[in-house]
Amino acid sequence: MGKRWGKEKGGFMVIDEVEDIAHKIETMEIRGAGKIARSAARALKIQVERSESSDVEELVDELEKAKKILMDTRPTAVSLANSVNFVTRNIKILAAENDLDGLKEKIVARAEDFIEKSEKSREKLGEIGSRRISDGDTILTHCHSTNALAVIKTAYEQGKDIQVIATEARPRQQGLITVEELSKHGIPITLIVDSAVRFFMKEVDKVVVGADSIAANGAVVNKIGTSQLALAAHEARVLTFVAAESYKFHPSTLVGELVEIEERDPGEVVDPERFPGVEIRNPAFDVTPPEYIDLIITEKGIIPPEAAYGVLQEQFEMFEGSDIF
Ligand code: RUB
Repeated sequence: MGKRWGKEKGGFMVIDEVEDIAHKIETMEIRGAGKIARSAARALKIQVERSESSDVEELVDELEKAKKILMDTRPTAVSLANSVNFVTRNIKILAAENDLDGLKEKIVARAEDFIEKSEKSREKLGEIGSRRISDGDTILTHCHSTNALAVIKTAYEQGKDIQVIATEARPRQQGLITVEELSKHGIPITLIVDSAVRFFMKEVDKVVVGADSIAANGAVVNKIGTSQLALAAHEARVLTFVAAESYKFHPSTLVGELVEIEERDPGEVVDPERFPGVEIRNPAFDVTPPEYIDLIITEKGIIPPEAAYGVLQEQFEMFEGSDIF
């Protein structure tokens, strides 16, 4: 990724490492909604710490540009937007009230605060969610979600005798990361292809997945295929749990906006040159309606999907002064 702004072009400097983090998010070297959010906060911190700006206005401009580069990487995980909006909220007011060092200090503190709270939230929701896992459960999970795995690992560490079935998650096969991580942890795990979900559902006690975005009506946006899992689970009367920190709730769905679903390069599915003239589609996420979700596990507690609106309302303060509303 080439540098998009430079002093030599009369613009402001976005630090190379920030561009590098954005590139890694775009190419999925950094992936998973939580990790993306923490990396974006870390990028803004780096931008401020290494900035050569000579005044407050210049720093604000740099931050706006760094923010745009980060936000343009992947559209679906609202954790990314929530992270950068949290760090840069009320920036103009902050800039008017502080000198350059004061502003830098405040932005760095916010970024560190976000990262720390994000890590703690995962631990906390792992603990809360683990209480819903019973001894002897077989759990089906999809893709690789650090939050779903926090629930599973915590339950296992409590001595519960559990087993996991993990889907492959075509086309990028993040399911293999799940398999690697859980087997290192000593948790019995079976790998299946995505299309085998309904075949195995009779062996499953609970479905546990993560989320990239949760809408105000409780619909959950997560890795493509999640809605199939939830539908098959619903049919078989198997419970579906979603494990997600409260910053995965999507503020603009409160005002009726839809979550943008990322469509990635068809080359991830198959070499398009093999099928000239054939359209190949590669949506990376899908929407599971609230009717197919039994519980959402957050760091603040467990809620039914219908209570998503309330979680978002509580967040107003967090995003006040950001450009969401
Ligand atoms: C990852 C994915 C994960 C959520 C939640 O998609 O859909 O289930 O991001 O992850 P991708 P976490 O691999 O395309 O980023 O619980 O770790 O935040």
